[in-house]
Amino acid sequence: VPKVITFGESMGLLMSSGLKGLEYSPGLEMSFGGAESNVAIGLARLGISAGWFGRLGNDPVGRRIFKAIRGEGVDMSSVLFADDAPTGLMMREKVGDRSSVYYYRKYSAASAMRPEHLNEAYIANAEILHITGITAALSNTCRDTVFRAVKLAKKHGTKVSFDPNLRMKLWSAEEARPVLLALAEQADYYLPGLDELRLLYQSESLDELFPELNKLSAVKIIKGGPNVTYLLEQGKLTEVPYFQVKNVVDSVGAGDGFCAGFLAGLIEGHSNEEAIRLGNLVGSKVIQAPGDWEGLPAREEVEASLAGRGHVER
Ligand code: KDG
Repeated sequence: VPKVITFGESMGLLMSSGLKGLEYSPGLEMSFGGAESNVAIGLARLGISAGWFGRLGNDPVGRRIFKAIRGEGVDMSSVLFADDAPTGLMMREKVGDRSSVYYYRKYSAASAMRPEHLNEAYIANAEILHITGITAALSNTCRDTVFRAVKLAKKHGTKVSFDPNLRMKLWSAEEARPVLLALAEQADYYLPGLDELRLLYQSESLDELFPELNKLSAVKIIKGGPNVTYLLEQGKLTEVPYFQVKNVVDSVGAGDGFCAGFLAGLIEGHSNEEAIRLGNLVGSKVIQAPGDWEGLPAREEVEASLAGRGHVER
């Protein structure tokens, strides 16, 4: 039984390479993305047993995603295949320093997920259920599924980790706010980004944000600070510095990498601060490679970096 489980939508990902962008690029690179499967892959690479589930279309893209995630060692025993809807797609381009994402996921197999699709025993037997706000944004039934999953986790003593992952192309801040704040209230670990908090709470200054966050019982981990991740726990604020990165290749997936490292640290029994350090390290690796999850480090790579050794294979 996997110790950490997560669920959501994973999609085929088409990326233009070079500077031509999607409009003129003759070839596209194909991979896949999905915040929650990125986290599951990150955990598996760190040697933590992880499970992902979701609804994929019974089509080549869905089967490709299934095999790839399973190939990373993630438990896929609760994945569902749908015959009535396709696997979603997304496209990405980077032109100059502008990165854009385009979604083709309305009416996808995942967007039709319903609470009855949940496997209660699977949630009950995990130590941590990781959810993101993306799933809640996909449709009304997906939102109900997320709330139901949280309820089941609470019923069985499974801890809930929640990354709001606000995606403005899926809903507006006004639509997202009540849903994400309701999930934050129920989480044991709340992992928002600083920019997301500013949108959710409509406030610019940290001094205004922290009293709001202190009202939540969750351990708060705030990603994307100025060179630090913040830990806010029982009113106490701790700053955990980033690992320096010389060359940022692709910043997408950094937050998911962070979550994977952090949750791995928790499962291994580290302090919250140590777990955040591991999260920072994993995030720093992801942004040094193109793709949403490809740069997630294996355990040995992490150990080498923590020991201050470069990782040289001969
Ligand atoms: O977190 C990175 C993601 O944005 C990505 O892999 C795809 O889940 C995704 C989304 O909805 O954007």
